[in-house]
Amino acid sequence: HGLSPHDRTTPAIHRTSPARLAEFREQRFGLFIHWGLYALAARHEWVKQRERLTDEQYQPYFDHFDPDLFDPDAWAEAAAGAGMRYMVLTTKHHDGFCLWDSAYTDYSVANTPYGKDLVGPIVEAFRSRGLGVGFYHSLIDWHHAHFPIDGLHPAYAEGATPVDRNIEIYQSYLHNQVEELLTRYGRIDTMWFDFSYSKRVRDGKRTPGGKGAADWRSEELAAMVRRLQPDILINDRLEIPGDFTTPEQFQPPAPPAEVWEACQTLNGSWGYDRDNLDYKPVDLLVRMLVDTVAKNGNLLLNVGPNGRGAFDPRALESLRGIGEWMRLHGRSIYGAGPSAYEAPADCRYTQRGDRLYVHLFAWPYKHLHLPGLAGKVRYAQLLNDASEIRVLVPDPAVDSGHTKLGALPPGTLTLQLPVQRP
Ligand code: FUL
Repeated sequence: HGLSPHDRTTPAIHRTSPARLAEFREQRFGLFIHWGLYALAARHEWVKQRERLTDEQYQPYFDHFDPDLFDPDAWAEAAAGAGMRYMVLTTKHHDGFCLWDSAYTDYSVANTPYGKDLVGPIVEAFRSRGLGVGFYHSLIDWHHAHFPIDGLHPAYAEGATPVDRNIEIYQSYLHNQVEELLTRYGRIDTMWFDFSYSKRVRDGKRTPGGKGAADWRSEELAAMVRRLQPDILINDRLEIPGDFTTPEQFQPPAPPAEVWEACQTLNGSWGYDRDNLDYKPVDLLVRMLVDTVAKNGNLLLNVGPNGRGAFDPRALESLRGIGEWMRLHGRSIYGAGPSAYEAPADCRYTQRGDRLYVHLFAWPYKHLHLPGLAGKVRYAQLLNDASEIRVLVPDPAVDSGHTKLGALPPGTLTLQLPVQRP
């Protein structure tokens, strides 16, 4: 119900299986993990570019990378406790640092004081809790000598011209590393590439067809990914059509037709950002999740672990808060999607089968009128405690076509209503 038909106009090679898509939509909520050398700088994952740091100036973070508190089980526990069903890990971010012992570079965790693979233990911890596993992999690499755009160049500016480098060397590096990642760690559910030169967003979507597709040999890369992991989801940042789109730090105003996943930060930064106290309150995060599911999307919510390998207490607090809500309201999220009924102002509807969930984002006053539902609601209850909400006899003069509910307590409410299908 409410799922839009999968767009089949683009080549099958870039498309995952319907079963994997259905699984993804059932999961609805995941953890994004941005972790790398920038965690030691502790002032945003773009610090190298933003502050125009040379490789030499960035080197201390490599020399001191030694996360002694790293405990992937605690990470997986925190994600599962928040009600998340999958995670996506930065295997390599734009700074080029690899969290696994890659055969193709020395610029990896293997040569830091920590000295061993991080990807395997993280994959293992999440898998063993039944959570899905995805890899974020940056197409941009500020460290690689043959990355076609200079590390200090504003590469992401519209129309930036690659400097004269041997792009083929970088292409092989990129393809080889992706192959490595997809052959070493068992089944991987999602490949989350990031990003191409053109970040232009039109109608909430990145426009494909920029020069990125040629520079990354995207068609070939996607074909290899699909060959190695037939059921994997590939996102839309290779500048060719992918399995899902990735609105970043915004909620699409209307439900997009395609499969989509919003990614959001807790405090505006993806990497650990010590002095950034701008945390979104838990009720806002919950509303983001609800709004996403009401529009048939998934939410990938980010935590940036610190240089010792721990989640910040404030991030843990946010995850715990969401988890409390999810324990009582998860039924309105997992496998739920949009409703064909139109929600009243300040409400979102999510629906699963004949259960309609009414999420109240604002206090509606004494009665709540649900348009188009006259005679279709037999019973109404609060989801958190199953307490009955009275379905009132409508006054035909003012309530025609509506269902009228009465005497709602204050607070953020989700109502559960068995309804007839429209
Ligand atoms: C962006 C990146 O530049 C950010 O650092 C972050 O990884 C975000 C999810 O994608 O495009």
